[in-house]
Amino acid sequence: MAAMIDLRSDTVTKPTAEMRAAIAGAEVGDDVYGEDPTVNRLERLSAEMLGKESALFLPTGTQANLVAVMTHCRRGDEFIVGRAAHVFHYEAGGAAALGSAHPHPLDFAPDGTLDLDEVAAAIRPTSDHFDPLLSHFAPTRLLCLENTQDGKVVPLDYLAEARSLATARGLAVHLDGARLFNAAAALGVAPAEIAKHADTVSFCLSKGLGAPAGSMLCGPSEQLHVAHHHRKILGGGMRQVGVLAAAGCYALEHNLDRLADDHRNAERLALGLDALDGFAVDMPGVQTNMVFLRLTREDPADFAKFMAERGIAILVEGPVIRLVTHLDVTAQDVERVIASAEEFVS
Ligand code: TLP
Repeated sequence: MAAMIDLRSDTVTKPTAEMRAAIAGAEVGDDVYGEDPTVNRLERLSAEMLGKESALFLPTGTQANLVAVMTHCRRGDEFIVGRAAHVFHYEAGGAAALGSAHPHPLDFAPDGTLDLDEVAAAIRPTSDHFDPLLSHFAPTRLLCLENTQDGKVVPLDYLAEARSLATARGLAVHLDGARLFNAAAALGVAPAEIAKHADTVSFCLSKGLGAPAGSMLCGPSEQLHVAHHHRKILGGGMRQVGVLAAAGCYALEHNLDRLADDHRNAERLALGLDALDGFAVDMPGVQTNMVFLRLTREDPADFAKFMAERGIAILVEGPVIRLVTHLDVTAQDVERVIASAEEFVS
């Protein structure tokens, strides 16, 4: 029986033997005392790669984003965010439930950007002098962007424009860069070229980079000291966590160049499926390691069942199917997926 092909997410990757060896050999200490040498190395490396002063290691991307929101917003402050953004849609309302911050969601344009006129109009009015009517509004403090957004690369000139709008209106910018390195690989730029357009940037080690857990929050030291306190509040202060940080260091040192393979595999998968009758792939959206598609005749749930019987796991959300390529998906696997899809429609 051929190995299972799991296309549900790039979160499903398993650590390789080499990564496991790095984990086993990790030097550790108590990170709550700041004494874990491997965590300290990972934080230095991450900050350096993103061109930021400091970085903080957190267990998940969800916690990294929540800590960022809590760092920029005080109780009752508002942040502008994409309606389909992970921070708004997939983080269990944590920013409101635990961060006391009020989200102001806007629709993403098809290219994964937020229309900047809409952003400008969404910023609540403020005044230098006392105006009793302004107490109606939650003060807007933060603009939250995502890159990649559903696999789409947000253009650098857009990020620059968004940053200048935010700065001019007194807002901070947080970038959920869970897949920042995919965006950097697709653009052919250093991650710092993307990160420079935001105050704080989070990225995940546990997605395309192949580590079993861990995310980083990068930004100015002053803000990261506040973030460190919020991580503690949320129970994210971990102890001899160098065992996980070692996987993160390994990922940053060995797994960046190969992201291009995932992107090539996603493109081949998209083209192969789009050529089949009954499949409508969002081709302009295929820019990194994600493929979104719909079936024009069949029920996606039937397709998922058919594929599962052939050892292929896919993600279905309503009418939309998401397929993600990663470290554990080979070019041969992609051909097997296309062949099974062809069998389904024939
Ligand atoms: N995304 C997961 C699911 O939660 C949807 C996935 O399979 O794609 N930001 C972005 C843009 C993400 O896609 C994710 C995870 C996160 C943050 C959160 O990361 P974790 O899972 O580490 O909390």
